[in-house]
Amino acid sequence: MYKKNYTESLRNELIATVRKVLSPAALEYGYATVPLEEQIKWRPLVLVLGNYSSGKSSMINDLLGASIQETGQAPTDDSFTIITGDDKVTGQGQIRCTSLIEGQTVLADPEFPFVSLAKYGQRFAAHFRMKTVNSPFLKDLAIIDTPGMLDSVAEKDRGYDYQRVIGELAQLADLVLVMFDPHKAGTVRETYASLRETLPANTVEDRLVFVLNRVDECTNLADLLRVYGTLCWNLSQMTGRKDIPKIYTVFSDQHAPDKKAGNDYLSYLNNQRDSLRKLVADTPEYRLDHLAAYLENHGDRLQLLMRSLASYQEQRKRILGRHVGYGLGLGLLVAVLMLAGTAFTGGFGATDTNLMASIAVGVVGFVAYALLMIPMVLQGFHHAVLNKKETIYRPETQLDQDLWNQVAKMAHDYLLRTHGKFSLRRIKAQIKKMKVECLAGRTEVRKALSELRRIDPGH
Ligand SMILES: Nc1nc2c(ncn2[C@@H]2O[C@H](COP(=O)(O)OP(=O)(O)O)[C@@H](O)[C@H]2O)c(=O)[nH]1
Ligand SMILES: [Mg+2]
Repeated sequence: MYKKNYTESLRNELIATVRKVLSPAALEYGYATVPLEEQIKWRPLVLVLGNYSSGKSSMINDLLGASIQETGQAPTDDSFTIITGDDKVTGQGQIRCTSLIEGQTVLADPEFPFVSLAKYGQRFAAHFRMKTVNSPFLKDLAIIDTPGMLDSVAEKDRGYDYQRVIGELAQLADLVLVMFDPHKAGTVRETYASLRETLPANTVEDRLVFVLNRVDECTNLADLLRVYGTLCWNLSQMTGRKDIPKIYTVFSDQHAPDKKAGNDYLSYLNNQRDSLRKLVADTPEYRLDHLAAYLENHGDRLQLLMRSLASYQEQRKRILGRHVGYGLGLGLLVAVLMLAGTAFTGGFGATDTNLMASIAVGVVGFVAYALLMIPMVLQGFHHAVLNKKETIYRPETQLDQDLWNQVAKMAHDYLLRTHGKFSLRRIKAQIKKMKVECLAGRTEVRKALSELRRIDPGH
């Protein structure tokens, strides 16, 4: 209980830090359109992906201990369903669905973190819904059941961008289960690619978990090993990694091993089913790691965005300074030439007047340069930046380059919107403050997380 309360208060603290430290700048500089904490303030989320009929819905039903989701061999359910606990009636009576909320309503309600998905349109909204269930398993958790992946021809007929929706949901999720079954061991290459693109690089590996389901359907142990081997090979092709990620090898409770004569190896796999269940139940704990990573990743990206804007302003200032110098030089040159000219043509008598006149011409020369030339040069620089002929940020490492790829367009849009007119001093002060606060937040969270791991799980 103590651990649970500690987890919850730490979560609230992290959300408050994001709200205070990141959101104001994120909104100001076009990094986000809604406050960043909107996406993380709801409960922990588990996203279940996989081929159709890989047993996603059956597994969710098993976890909840009731038949909440429809299941079947054909692609039965082509909707995204958020399944979450109904706090008012948790554990009361038989486990059942206590309400069904339409997609339109869920997508419009800022209490939930799905508002940004409304942009995928009506067709998507019609395939999106929420179910509340009185299961204690979902007290501080939500599971997202997804329509199965089909082959790429059929993907186009969905009427919304399935891969992008998956990418966005994965960003919200604390755990992403990718399910396979023995018949289709490894055809999610496209989805994996889109997950890699959308998830911050350092979170892909810890957040994605592979599950080989329905293993009771293998005819014998040799068959299971063959299927397992095929999946490993496919996964390493997909991930481009030499090491094999952990794969949970499981089957559904409802398809008891005793029905499958000869599959006695199944009893050895019970423990994997239990650890998968524990993994899902422990999601609120990874939520903290996720939030800490969220603070770090967005903090880094946002600071880079702001640094690049500051660098734009510094370059602009340098160009301005240089051209003021040129203007002064020009004015001086004109004045000296004029003075020398008048002296040469014999106007030695009225030296003061000549001097005054030369200075006046010099000033006019400078003012003309400043008014005509400098705005043109600055405009030229602005356009060169917008057309990517000049860069405002040079990444030094690959990590830097990856971060920059994510924010370059935002910097571009901000410059386009403001015409480059914003205060350098202000943005520098904001960066400095954010750096200090992010670092303090990070250190505190890491300390709290290691503290949390020391607390006896029984408490
Ligand atoms: N033999 C066996 N069948 C399963 C298992 N899990 C699910 N199924 C069956 O596979 C079919 C597809 O399951 P479903 O949960 O609807 O898959 P989804 O499309 O991924 O949601 C259903 O007929 C289930 O009864 C399992 O572990 N073993
Ligand atoms: Mg299903």
